[in-house]
Amino acid sequence: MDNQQLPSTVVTDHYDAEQIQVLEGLEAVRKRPGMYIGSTGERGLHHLVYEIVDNSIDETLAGYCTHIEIDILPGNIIRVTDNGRGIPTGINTKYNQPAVTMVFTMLHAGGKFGGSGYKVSGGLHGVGASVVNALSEWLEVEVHDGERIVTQRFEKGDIVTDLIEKGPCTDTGTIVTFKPDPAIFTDTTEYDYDTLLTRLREQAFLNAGVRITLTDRRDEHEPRQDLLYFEGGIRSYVDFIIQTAKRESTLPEVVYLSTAEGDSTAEIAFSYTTGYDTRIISFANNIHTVDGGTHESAFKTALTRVINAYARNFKFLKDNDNNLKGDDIQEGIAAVISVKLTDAQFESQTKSKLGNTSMGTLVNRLVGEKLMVYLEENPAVAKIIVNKAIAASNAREAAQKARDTARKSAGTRAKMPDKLDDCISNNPEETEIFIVEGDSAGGSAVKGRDAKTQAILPLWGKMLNVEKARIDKVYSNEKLLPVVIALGTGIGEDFDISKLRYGKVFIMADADVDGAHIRTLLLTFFFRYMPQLIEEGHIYLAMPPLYKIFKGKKHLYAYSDAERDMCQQQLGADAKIQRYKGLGEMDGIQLWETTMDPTVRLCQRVTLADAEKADEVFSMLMGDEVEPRREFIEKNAKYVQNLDV
Ligand code: TTJ
Repeated sequence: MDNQQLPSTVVTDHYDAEQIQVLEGLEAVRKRPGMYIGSTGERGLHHLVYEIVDNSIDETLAGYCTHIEIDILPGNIIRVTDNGRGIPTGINTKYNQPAVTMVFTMLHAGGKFGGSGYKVSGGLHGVGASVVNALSEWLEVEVHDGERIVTQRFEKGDIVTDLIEKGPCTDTGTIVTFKPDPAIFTDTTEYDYDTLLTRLREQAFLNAGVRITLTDRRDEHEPRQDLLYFEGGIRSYVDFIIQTAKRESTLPEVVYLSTAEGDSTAEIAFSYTTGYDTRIISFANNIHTVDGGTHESAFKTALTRVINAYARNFKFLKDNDNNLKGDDIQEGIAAVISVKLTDAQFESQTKSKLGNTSMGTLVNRLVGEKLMVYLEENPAVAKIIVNKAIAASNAREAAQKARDTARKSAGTRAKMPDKLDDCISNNPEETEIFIVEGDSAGGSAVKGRDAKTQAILPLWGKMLNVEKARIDKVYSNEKLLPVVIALGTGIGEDFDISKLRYGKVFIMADADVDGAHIRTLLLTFFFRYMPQLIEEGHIYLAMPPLYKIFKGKKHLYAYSDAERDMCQQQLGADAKIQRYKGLGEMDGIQLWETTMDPTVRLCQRVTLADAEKADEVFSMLMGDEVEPRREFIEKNAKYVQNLDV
């Protein structure tokens, strides 16, 4: 593991009152606030806080500030307190004013725009404390410089008191308190705690070790507080992303890589999950580059290159295997990329795409050199990453084949599968299809059904040995194609719900482990390739009974052990109990009256959450190694069955 810490940002020794540059007056800001903070809506209102906090973060990066407190006070007044060196209070000889006064009254005043002082800072978005001051009904700054406390007050950007000395002190730091001007923020001046929390948490991740405290004091009786402190920095961020996505990491540790060159730094942390989504977020100078840019693209290409090189080198890929695609390698990844540089260039309409080519080069080199070394030193991690990518690649190729076949068959006006016993009606408002496990159960279902509205499709005469079935085999032609053709909608990009031939799709399988497998498999398939079917509530699980309890001519069906006991009480202790081992044991009439008759049957409509869970189980089941899978199946047989309880 690469434990190298980022060097703290270098600060030159000459950042003082003399270095402040002046570019423009403040009237412009109140005239056209949108130009400076994007909007005067909720976003702009919150932006004011970030503008002020950014200054304290800069002081943290410089290595002089360890704690930043943000308080929301009654009346939606914001107070930001840090324990940095304090804004300089000395007189700038050129302007004959205290530097701190200039920071709040002159647009773009501050070291960061002068090109010295802080080498790396918020940059583009850091329009500065003066903008916040201009847009505040009032603002007060208090500086502790280790000897004395000084304060100054402003209203709508104008000075209303000179810098006043309030007394002695021994600590250092800066306190800024402001009330956003309701004349500017006409929509709302109400701060949203969670919005601030999310953004401040992000900053705490990006600046490992800084302590940020957010406190809501608007309700004096019930303050709410969060301490945001992450020793692991962006490593912790990756863990957080995985946790909030309710996923599990498949790697034993988060991979962390970092490098520095001149004034620039780059760090990357990533891990993998059992999921199929890709979560890559990137930052430049602590600004979220929503549209990515050079750093993010370089990460993706370099990752693809390195993983392929490793997979070839260590024979995960045979000579005639295709290279793994970027998408396959990114499936299930959670990654955070953070670069810091002087004069960051932002592109795109929203100015949230990094343009500096130097960052592409730096990230490319970082991944190219250090990731390869890391993989060679951590073969167990490498194996998990490569195998996941290979599984993704196989699934993608198989799905493509299935799609091609489905498309071809759609072109020839859908010849229905031989095994389908269709219903008479072709009105999806009333039609139902039962996808039944096994031929014998299929036979009973055909006998028992209402032929007008109910179609039967038996699958897999004898269920394929699921333990050996690979995802690619399952998706390939003859296995699931009959389902696709019978439903009529096509899959993936071709999916068209208006072509659905049955309004209700029932999965009818035994209440045993094999049945659970088939449910899991079909749900996974629907989830991945026809999610709309689930979203719109077309998929159901049929629920056959577990027991028949009978005495003389009376019989009852029970769907659980508790129900069985109740039935037995009802019929008397000498009632006989038959346990159904499979659907095949029921004849047509029994199947109709227990499972298919719309007026009495039990069934469960499948939700997206059910399907997602099935999808997770499935990927575990479809892993490479047989032994853990068998273990899992044995241990979880009950759980898998419970999917439909
Ligand atoms: C700059 O270098 C000399 C010593 O002071 C450094 C400085 O300006 N530090 C600083 C500024 N720490 N915190 C701030 C700051 C804090 C808040 C809350 C608001 C503003 C505008 C600046």
